[in-house]
Amino acid sequence: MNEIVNPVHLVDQSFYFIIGFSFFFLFVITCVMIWFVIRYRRSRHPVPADIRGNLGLELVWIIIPTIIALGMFVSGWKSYTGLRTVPKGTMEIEALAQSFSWIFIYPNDKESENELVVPVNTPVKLKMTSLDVLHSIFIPAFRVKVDAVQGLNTYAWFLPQEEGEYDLFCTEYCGTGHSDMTGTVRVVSREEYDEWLEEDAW
Ligand SMILES: [Cu+2]
Repeated sequence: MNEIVNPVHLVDQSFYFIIGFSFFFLFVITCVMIWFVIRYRRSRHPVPADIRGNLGLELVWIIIPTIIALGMFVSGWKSYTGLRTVPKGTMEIEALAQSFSWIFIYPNDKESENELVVPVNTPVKLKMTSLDVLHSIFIPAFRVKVDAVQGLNTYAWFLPQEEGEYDLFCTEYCGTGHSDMTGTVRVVSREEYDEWLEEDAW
């Protein structure tokens, strides 16, 4: 399964790329601003220069930001398509949102509530819908956040690469019980998953 690119890395790359440039320019622009305030203050520089037309400078401030903005777009686009393109051989689990819990239905019709159990190193696709109002599933560890809407089939996929327990939230205000609409993604070994799946299967 290692040939599948985990969208987590793509999303993180994009995030660090954008925040890296943001901090870089925050620092550079602040330094230049402070330097200009001191260097060109009225007492030292009473008559301002009126500079018009500087083709070289204009080209620089058009071309460089354009390249940076396009770079941000490309990295964001890659992470988005990574999150939306489900790889082959993905395991499908139904995820039903209702006020105020998550129901998961596995391939053998076993159901679980507020606990999603998946095998490690297997891509999982959640086929989602809502039984009532608008909800949204959010699994921060897998960078997944997709709305669940009644009458609409939406999906999310992720690749859990480490066993453990991860938080799952409803992230669309759906009523008084919204804050209780949390759960856990339990990533277990393939053997443990198969065993769990057979336990009181419906
Ligand atoms: Cu909800």
